[in-house]
Amino acid sequence: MNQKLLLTFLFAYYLCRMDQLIAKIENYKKEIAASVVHTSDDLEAFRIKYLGTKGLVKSIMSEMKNVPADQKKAAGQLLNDFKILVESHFETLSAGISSHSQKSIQFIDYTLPGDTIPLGSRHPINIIQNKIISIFQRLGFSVAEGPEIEDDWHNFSALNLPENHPARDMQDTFYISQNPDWLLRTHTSSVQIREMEKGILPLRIICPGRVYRNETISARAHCFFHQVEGLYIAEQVSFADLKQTLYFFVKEMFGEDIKVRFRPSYFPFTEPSAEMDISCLICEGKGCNVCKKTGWVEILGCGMVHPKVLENCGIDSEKYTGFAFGMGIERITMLKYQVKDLRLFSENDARFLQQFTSAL
Ligand code: 2NL
Repeated sequence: MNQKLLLTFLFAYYLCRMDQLIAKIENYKKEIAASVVHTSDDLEAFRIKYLGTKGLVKSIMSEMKNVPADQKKAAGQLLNDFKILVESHFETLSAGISSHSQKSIQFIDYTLPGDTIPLGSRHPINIIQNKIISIFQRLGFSVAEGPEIEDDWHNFSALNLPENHPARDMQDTFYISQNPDWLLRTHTSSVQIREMEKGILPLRIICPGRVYRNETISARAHCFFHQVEGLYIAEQVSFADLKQTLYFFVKEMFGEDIKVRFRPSYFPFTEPSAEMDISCLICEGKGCNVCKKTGWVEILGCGMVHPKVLENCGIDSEKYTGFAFGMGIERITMLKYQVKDLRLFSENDARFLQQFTSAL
């Protein structure tokens, strides 16, 4: 073998050693990048394996002696970079352990304040609805619920709104396309009809819930909103009972100083009918935009249940009388919290929703 050939072989051999070293380091890098530590014990195992006195970094460093003199500089650089990489990875893992692992007791600073857990808040409509419910519960009313998809009878006909009755035009209704008899309830009166049909008297209920109307959405109108309706049926229930019940409600809801007035009105399901106004909370009766400069705001409709409605539900209208009332929860919530746009209640903007507390 001539000298030239020998040199070529030797060179190839040295190159091969360098390649092996590079490949080895690349493999270790992958292994290190993939290593996960959960506890301080895991971290210590990592340190011993890679950085300990008999660790991998030390052992790979010892391979320097096999590298030919002319390659030593490059190999030295390579090994040194690798060592720095392992050390820095160790630092990263150790930082992760000290802030997250419950088991790495020696890394926890017990004087640090705890993580705050973000809490949700009640929806303002829900807060006011609960308050209305609890006031009437103190007067002996219990809560009744019913379906949001109703039939024509429970939503209209039983309430003295027979087909083609002009009063039906008062409410724009969403009908279910598969069946013209089905609709989305336009008020929770339908729940009260269902309760009266059960025939258990006397009856003293409030019916909170979502209702639907085919309205163009604006600051003052929405296609769905919430209502509480109330119904009291017994022997000798009078309009005076209705007034006293509602007086109690508004004083509990808005405070002792609130002023109240009743105005005659018309609903097909009550006779006589009235609407109740309260003195404007915003301007205290002086006159503002909310009360349209009148000093009064309407909050509910009410009346004595029409005898036809009682009879429709199988109740003897000679023996029993009753009162009923209905109010929009959004309206009361807007007055209580001074919310100017109805759309805010259904947009679910956390910046709006987080402002409300149940302590009102
Ligand atoms: C309003 C008016 C009202 C009723 C609802 C009612 C229910 C039955 C029988 C008779 Cl089952 N009446 N409910 C009565 C008068 C008025 O609501 O303006 N609501 C927002």
